[in-house]
Amino acid sequence: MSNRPYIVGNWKMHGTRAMLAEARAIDRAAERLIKVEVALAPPSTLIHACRKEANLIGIGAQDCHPADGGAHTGDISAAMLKDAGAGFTIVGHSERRADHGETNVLVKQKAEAAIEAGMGAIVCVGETEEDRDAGKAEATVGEQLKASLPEGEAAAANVTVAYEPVWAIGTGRTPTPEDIAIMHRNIRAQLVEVYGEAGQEIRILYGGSVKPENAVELLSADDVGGALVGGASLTAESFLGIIIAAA
Ligand code: G2H
Repeated sequence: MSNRPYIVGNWKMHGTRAMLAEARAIDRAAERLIKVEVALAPPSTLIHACRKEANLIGIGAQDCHPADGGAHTGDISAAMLKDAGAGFTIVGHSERRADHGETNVLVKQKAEAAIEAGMGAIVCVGETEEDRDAGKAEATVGEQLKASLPEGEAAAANVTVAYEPVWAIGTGRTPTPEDIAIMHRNIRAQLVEVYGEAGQEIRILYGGSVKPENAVELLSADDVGGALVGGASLTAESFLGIIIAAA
């Protein structure tokens, strides 16, 4: 596993070409931040332009269709995203699971399609508040992971896991570093069960209300390999605050 923290900005459904200036500014600063691996996942409409504007950071997508191509109006295949300049894609974000009814099975197919197309896949998992209150947080994440992780020869080398408790997303609330450490320990054990020793090398990111002010604390939790950042990745200033905290 790379020792460098991996900080990924998820722009979600934000951004027109006016936001390319933010990508450019992040890229320029990332040049000086060799201790951190930085990437952005802009909306699909900006992938190509971001790739051209930003040479140093990774550029990825937020989702992909599991099929190579075909009659799927409005969808985009992994190969198309790669062709546009994406080096990875997020799959199974809780907003897609909620807004589009995405199942673990579909998330797994998407992750496998991304890897087959030559990209990395960031598989998102996380419990709801009800799950946590019912003492089922670990069981829920375990089930999601079991059914969403990609299979295949190239899977372990190209998958990243993002633990994003649903109740912490965009709410300003975060788990304690101890809670994160417990979850990441379980995720790690499961990765080793599925992929063997290669599972030790897979990065596990934390996501959910990461900001410059809490990044040091959240990233210091055991076995946190980086962060998936939503709202605070929308301006270069706040995203760089997190990157600097990770360095
Ligand atoms: C969780 C995260 C980014 P935010 O969705 O994936 O968003 O940082 O806004 O909570």
